[in-house]
Amino acid sequence: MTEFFSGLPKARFEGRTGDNDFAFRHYDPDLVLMGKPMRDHLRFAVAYWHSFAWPGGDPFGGQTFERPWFGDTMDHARLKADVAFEMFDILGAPYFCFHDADVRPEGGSFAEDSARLDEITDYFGPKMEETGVKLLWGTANLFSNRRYMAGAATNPDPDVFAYAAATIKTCMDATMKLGGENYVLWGGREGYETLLNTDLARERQQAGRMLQMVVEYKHRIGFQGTILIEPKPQEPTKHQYDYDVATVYSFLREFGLEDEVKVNIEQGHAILAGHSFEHEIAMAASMGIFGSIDMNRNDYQSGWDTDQFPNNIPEVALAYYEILRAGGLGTGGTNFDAKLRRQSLEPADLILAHIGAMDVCAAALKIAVAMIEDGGLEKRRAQRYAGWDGSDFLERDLAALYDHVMAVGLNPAPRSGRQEALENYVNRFAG
Ligand code: XUL
Ligand code: CO
Repeated sequence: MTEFFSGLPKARFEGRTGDNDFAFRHYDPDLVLMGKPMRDHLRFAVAYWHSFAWPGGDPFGGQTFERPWFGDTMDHARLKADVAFEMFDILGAPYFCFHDADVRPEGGSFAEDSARLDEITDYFGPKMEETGVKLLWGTANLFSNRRYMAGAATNPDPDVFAYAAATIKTCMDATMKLGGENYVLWGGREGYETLLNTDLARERQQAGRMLQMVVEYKHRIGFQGTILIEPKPQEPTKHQYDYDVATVYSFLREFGLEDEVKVNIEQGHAILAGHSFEHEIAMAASMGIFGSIDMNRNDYQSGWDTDQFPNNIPEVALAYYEILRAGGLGTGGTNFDAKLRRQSLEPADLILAHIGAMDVCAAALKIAVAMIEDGGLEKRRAQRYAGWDGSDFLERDLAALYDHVMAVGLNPAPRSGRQEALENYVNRFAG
C-alpha cells in the first residue's frame, strides 16, 4: 500500500439518509434494475489521464497538484500505477481507461517508448488480476508531443503518419494484452488551424486510410473489442474532422467502415458541437453506431471543454434514457473523462469527485429506468407516428402521391406536438 490515500475509507452504498460524504447514496452496485445489476448497466471507468497525469495547469498558470509520482522515471510510473489501482479499489470502479502517454514516461525513441509501454502494462496485469479491475479501453496520445502539432493521421508529413500508425499498433497490442473491451481514437489534432495551408480532401483520405488500417489490424490480431471514434468539433484545433456523431457517420460510410466502428460520445464535446448529450446518443443509436460514453460536463457559460465531473441529475437521466432505448452500453461504459478543479488539491478530492459522479449517474439511471418501465414516452411517440402504420406512401412516387392527394381532396389537419406535456411527464420522474 502507498501512503497517498491513507485514512480514506472504501466507498460503500449507505442509502439516502446517512451523512457520510465517502458513501454512495444512490450507487448500489448489486441493485437489479431491468434484469441486471446497476454495476453492469453503468460500467464505470476511471480516466487515468485526468486523475493521475494532469498537473492542474490552465492557460494562465502551471502545476497546482503535487503528486509523489510526478516525474519521468519508470519508478514514478509504477508508483502512479500503485496509487491508481488503490483508487479503483476504494471506489469499487470496475474499469479504467488510459493513453500510452499517461502510464509511462516518454523516452528518447520510439523503441524505448514501446518497451516502456510493455513494461508498465505488464505491471498492470497482476494488479488487474488481484483487484478484478478491467480495462474499458486503451488509446494512443497522438496530440501532446510537438511532432503531432499539425496532426497525426492528417499530418502533411508522411513520416508523422507512419509514426502515428506504429504508435497505434503498440497501443492496440497493449489493449489486447490487457483484455481491453474497446479501443478508442480521438482525433485530437486531426483538423486544421487555418484553411490557407490545408488540403481538406487529402487529409480526409489520410484519416480514412488510417482508420481502415486500424480495423485491418484489429482483425489480424483477433481483437474482440469495439473500435470507437470520439467526436469533438474543435479544441485543440480550430476545426476537427470528427465534428459530431453525424459527421463521423458520413466519414465511416465514405471509407466503408460503418459496420466496423462505433462512437464514444462525450458530454462536453456534444455541448461544444451545439448539441445536447442525449441528442448525440440518440443520433448514434438511430444510425446503429452507438458505442460508449465519456461522462463529464462542460461549463455552459465558458464555451470550452472544461471536463468537470457531472452533477446535473435530470440532464444525465435523459442521456441514460437514450442509452437504455439503444439497448444499453454493450461493450461500452461510463468513463469519467473529468478532472478536478485546480484548487482541489487533496487526495480526498479525487475520491469525493468520483463518488459524487457515480452517484449522479446512478440516480439518473434510476430515473431513466422508471421512465422506460412506465413506457409513457414511447407510447406517446408511437401515437405521434401512428398514421404511418400500414401506410404505403414511402413505396409510391411523386406522381402517385399527387394522384392520391387530388383524388381524396387531402387537407391534413395539424396536431399538437405536446412538448410541454412531455416535459411535464419527464419531471414526474426527474423532479
Ligand atoms: C479530449 C478527450 C480525450 C479522449 C481520449 O477532449 O476527451 O481525453 O477521451 O483521447
Ligand atoms: Co473524452
